[in-house]
Amino acid sequence: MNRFELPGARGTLRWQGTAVMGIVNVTPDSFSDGGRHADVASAVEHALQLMNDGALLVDVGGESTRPGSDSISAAEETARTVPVIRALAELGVPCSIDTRKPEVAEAALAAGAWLVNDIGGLRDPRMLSLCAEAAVPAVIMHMQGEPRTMQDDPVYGDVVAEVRHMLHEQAEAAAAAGVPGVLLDPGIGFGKTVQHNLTLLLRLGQLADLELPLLVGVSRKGFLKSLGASGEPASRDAASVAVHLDAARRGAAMVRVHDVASHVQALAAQTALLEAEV
Ligand code: HH2
Repeated sequence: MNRFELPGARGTLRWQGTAVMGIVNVTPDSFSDGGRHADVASAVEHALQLMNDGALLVDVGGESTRPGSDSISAAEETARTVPVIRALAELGVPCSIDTRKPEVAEAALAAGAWLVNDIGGLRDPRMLSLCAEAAVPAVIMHMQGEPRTMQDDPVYGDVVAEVRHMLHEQAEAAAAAGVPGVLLDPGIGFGKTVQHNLTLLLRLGQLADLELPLLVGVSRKGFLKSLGASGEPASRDAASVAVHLDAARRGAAMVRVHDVASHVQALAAQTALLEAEV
């Protein structure tokens, strides 16, 4: 089983196989669990539950990035996320800040975030220097366009080659700037058609060969409807598990999920099964 290490100023994240990142949305409007953890106490309680369920860390986000969503101000996003991050840091819970705004990332790092999850892929040079100066690792995610319009008409020549190229370039920029570690994420659903998402998932091995840990997140996304998971987002956990198990077999080092307990159990069962085979 592959071993991974993400060093950072707050501590080093270490795991083997496929780790689970638990999603904590502090938003009134997230597509998947909008409004359920919008106050600090319930967000912290939810995060502790996810850690108890076996998450390696939790990802705290204050802005919904579902297709068509409008951006909110940095001040509002900071006000939503920073108190939660501060409380988690005081409790020793490793957490990432899910943001593409440098102002929010800066405040979250000052409050004790371990990792920056940048759906903007560190393309903003201020994000690069913030992570380097704070000596924290980052998630580099691929996105074509902006959340408000990204699903209007995404076009690629070769989606795997283009995503691979962007992730590779940004990983090199991060290393050159002194960011201590990165996770690479193809950004399922971010400026991609169903076919683009499927192609990326089925050819994940071509991203895994960049030899940096890969993060995959399909949890409860609309894309799962094309795989038969119709119904409300919260009813798509079984399909999320199925796709994430496949991603794990193809080399994903981490999956970003809402239902941590089911994923931890399914990943452990898959590992035991694969080990029993040899
Ligand atoms: N997806 C969402 C948000 N952040 N970060 C990474 N690295 N990868 C992802 O695939 C990813 C992400 C989706 O955002 P949102 O619509 O706010 O919903 P939720 O946070 O419940 O997944």
